[in-house]
Amino acid sequence: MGQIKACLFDLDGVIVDTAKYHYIAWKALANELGFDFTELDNERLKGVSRMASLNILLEIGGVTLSDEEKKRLAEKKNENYRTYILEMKPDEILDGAESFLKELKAKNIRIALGSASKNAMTILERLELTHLFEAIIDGTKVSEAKPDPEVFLKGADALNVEPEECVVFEDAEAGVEAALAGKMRCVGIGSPKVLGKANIVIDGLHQMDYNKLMSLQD
Ligand code: B16
Ligand code: MG
Repeated sequence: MGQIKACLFDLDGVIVDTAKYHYIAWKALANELGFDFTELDNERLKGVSRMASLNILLEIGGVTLSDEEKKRLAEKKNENYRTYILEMKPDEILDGAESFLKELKAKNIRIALGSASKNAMTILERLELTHLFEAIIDGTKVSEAKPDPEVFLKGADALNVEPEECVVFEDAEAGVEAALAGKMRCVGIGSPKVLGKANIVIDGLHQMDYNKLMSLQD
């Protein structure tokens, strides 16, 4: 593995908890379709693209729909979801995330976003974090979903660094797999049981700093 020159961050579950808003919006849709959707069900949607999320939701409800109808419902859910994210404030940034990003910047470590969300730009704007990211690779810029490494490889490319020089921060198992498939180091955020393939697993970015990052180089 090379020298660490860049950090690539997933958004939901790493920088901010948007899963709670996704949950409200998916639950509303499920209820309209006549079935319930629990918080446990919502766990299955973390890190998963919008259309793949809808397919999981419909499978839970035992509902079959045409592609056209699915497209309409995905858009409807997104409109509802956006009413929540448009109200987000910087105080929703997860503990330790902003200070770690600033520390990295001060140490000249390059920073990019690698998220499945097509709403990532809006969310970063609301959190007033856009300026800290040199590159933003989101759901509008990739064709393959995690665990495919595309989103992170594009991030490395945009920063002009090698994959071996990157560390990915991820809260979803598919995201950890994507980082490793891209030959990058990975810090898992969440449960070691779920993210065991990552190089280390922490509870959140409040447990991370530059020295700990550099210890991954050894
Ligand atoms: P959107 P991440 C993911 O964000 C979320 O974890 C996942 O629940 C969501 O379905 C996906 O973004 C797509 O989001 O509907 O906004 O395009 O974890 O990859 O930052
Ligand atoms: Mg995530």
